[in-house]
Amino acid sequence: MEKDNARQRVLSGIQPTGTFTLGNYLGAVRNWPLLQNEYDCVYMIADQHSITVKQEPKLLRQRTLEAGAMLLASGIDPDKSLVFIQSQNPAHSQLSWALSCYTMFGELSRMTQYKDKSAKHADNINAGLFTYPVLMAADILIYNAHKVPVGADQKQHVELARDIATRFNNLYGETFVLPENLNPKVGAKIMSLQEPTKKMSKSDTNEKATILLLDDETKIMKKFKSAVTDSENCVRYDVENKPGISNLMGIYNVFTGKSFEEIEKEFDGLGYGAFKEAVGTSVVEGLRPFQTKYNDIISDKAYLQKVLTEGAEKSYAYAMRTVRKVYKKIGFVQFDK
Ligand code: ATP
Ligand code: LTN
Repeated sequence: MEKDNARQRVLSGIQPTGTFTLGNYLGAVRNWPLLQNEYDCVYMIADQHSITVKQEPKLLRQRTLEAGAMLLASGIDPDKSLVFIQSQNPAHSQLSWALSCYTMFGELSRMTQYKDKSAKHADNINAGLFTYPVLMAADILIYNAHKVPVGADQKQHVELARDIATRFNNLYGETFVLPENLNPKVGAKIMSLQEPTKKMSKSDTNEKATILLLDDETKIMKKFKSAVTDSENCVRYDVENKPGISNLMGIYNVFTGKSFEEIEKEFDGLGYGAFKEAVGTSVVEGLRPFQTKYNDIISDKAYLQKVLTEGAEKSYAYAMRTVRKVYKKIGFVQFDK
C-alpha cells in the first residue's frame, strides 16, 4: 500500500459465515476488483465479526480460507490489493477499544443489524454483537479509507464510522479521513428467493432462499424455478407490489446489462416460467468463470496462505501507524525507541 496520499483508499470486508450468496456478490464482492485500478484497495475477511454469532471452530477455519479463495476468484489481484484475515492483524482490535470510548450507547442501540440479529439469536445477545459497528469503524478508519463499497444493509454502519471520525477529529484535530459508502445502483439489496421482502443472507437456513456462488447449474435452475413471485403473471418492475419479480429483474439486469424496460418487453406475454429460466441461465453463465477460478485457487493452499500472510503483514504495518498516532493524541505514553 502506498504511504503517501497519491490515491484514495478503499476498504471493505465480508464475514466468513458461509459460501457467498448472489447478494454478497452483486451488492459488494463483484465490485471490489473493479476498484483496484483507481484506488489502493484493502479487502478483509471479517472473522472477528463473525463470532458475534456462534461459530463452530473447525468450520470457521475452513470457511475463512474458502472466503479468501472466493475473494481471489472474484478477480481481486493480490499484486494490486491487500487481502487478509482480520484476526491476523491485531491493530484493528487495538483501535476499536479506543474508538468505543468515543461511541455513544444510544448510537449503537439504533443500529438495525443489531436489532435484527439480536431478535434472530435471542439466546446469545452478547456485547460483541452490540459493539460490532465500533470494530467495523476501526477497520475503516485505520486505513483512512475514503470509500467503503458495501451493500445497502451496511450503509448505517459506514455512517456511524463517519460520525465517530468526525467526533474524534473535533476533539483532537484532523486525524481520520471521513469515509463514504459506495453502493451499486442495482444489486445493493438482493432479496431472498423465498421471502422477497427479506434480504438474501448467507446464514439463512432455508436453502431455497439463496443462490450460493458455488451452486451447480442444476441447483441454480431449480432454486430460480421455485422462487416466490405473484399471481399476475406479468414481468413488470414494481418493488412494492411485485417484490419477487422485481428482485429477479434486478439480478437479470446485472448479468445481461438489459434495462428493466428491455426486460419487460422481452418477456411480454411469455409468463414467469420462461423468465425464471432465462434468469437462471444468465446466472449460471455469469458465475462460470468465478467457479472455475475458485476451484483452481482452493486446491492450491500454499498460494492462498502466502497471499493472506503477506496481506496481514502489510496491512498491519500500515494500520499500526494509525494506532500510534491515535494513542499519542489520546494521551497514552509512548517511549521513544
Ligand atoms: P450473514 O448472513 O452471516 O449475516 P451476509 O450474507 O449478510 O452474512 P455479510 O458478510 O454480512 O453477508 O456481508 C458482506 C457484504 O455483502 C456486505 O457488503 C453486505 O452489504 C453485502 N450483502 C449482504 N447481503 C446482501 C444482499 N442481500 N444484497 C446485497 N448486498 C448484500
Ligand atoms: N460488517 C460487515 C463486514 C465488515 C465490513 C467491515 C464491511 C466488517 N468490517 C469494514 C465494510 C468495512 C458485514 O457484516 N457485512
